[in-house]
Amino acid sequence: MGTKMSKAKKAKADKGKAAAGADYDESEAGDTVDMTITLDSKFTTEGNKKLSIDSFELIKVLGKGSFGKVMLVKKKGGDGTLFAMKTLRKAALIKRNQLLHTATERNILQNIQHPFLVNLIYAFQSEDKLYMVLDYMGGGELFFWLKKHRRFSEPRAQLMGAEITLALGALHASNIIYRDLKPENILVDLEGHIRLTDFGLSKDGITGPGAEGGTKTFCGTPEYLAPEILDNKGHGKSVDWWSFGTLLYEMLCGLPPFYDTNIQKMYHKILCAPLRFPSYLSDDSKTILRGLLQRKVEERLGSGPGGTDEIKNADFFKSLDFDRVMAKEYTPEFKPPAGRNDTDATNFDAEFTSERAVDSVVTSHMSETAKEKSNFQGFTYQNEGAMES
Ligand code: ISQ
Repeated sequence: MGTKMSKAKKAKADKGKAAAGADYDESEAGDTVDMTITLDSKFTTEGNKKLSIDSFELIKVLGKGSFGKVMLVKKKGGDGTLFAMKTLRKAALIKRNQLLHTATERNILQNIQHPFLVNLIYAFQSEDKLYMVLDYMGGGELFFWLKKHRRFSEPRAQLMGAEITLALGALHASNIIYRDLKPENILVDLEGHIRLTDFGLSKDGITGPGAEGGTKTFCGTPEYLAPEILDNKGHGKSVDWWSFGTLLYEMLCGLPPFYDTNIQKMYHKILCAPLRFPSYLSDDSKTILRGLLQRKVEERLGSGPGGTDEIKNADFFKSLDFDRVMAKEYTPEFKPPAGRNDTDATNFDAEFTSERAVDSVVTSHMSETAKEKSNFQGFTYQNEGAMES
């Protein structure tokens, strides 16, 4: 189970992400910094029972990163539903310039509820930490299953691809570019359906393909980066369709299309190497991949006026009805093992799940002034479906 959510992988991911947080000045813990970020305060727990870590039973640790951890939890006195609780240390976020990313993720999660996105159920905070209570995805990372099974059958890739298409389409419909599509950010539930997670790098406020969205900062995993990002030409929604093409190629063939162990060579290949296919690939697969992995943005599938419909209408998906995909009416070919009971977390790395699940005490070096200011305004949230009377 060594490959699941390993420390090295998370550290690598966090390193890439740190590069994108240019909107805030670097500040060491110990400095007096204004930790207040004003988020939409439409949703607060005012009028409802205030939630805290004590409202939850902490069951297992599912993963750890540089800002905090993810735990499997259950709400005390609730209906027994399992959730994934993401904890983030405020001081670590400030030190690594992640305030904007956290605010972005939290806002996106609050505003979009979708069957193929990891939804935010509650958000609350203590003096030292932010807590996000999210849908629990017991099947773990798609990355793990893709490495384990090497490649997926066409029907399996079709259904997963269709679910991802709907998720990206929903984000784009809200003018959000996901920008970070890769197998590590796709989680699988115990039925085999997927949801996208990790919206920290997403950009909102874009107006359409070609809109720059105000960012030219490198971010993301090189394997999945669109050529226009590498070329620093600015980018719009179409970058997600390129990454989707890379992912679909990897699902069908076992490796990304321009993969190279040498990162420089990989960059070069993404920019100019010809697209090649293994002989077993069907014509419909090759056609959609050629459309998605089109370097000319204006000619890329999904960048025309039809947007997401151009992808949905591809022959690759001809055996699927997208209304039925949305309703989860198709049974996934592969169902991850459930373990002995619901709380087994068998699809997560034993390196984490063997740890005792506790809300650790933060040994903060922040000044009192900074602490006083550390109310992440508007962070707190209760999903309407989860409201208490
Ligand atoms: C949901 N379920 C399992 C693991 C998770 C990790 C991060 C975010 C959400 C999750």
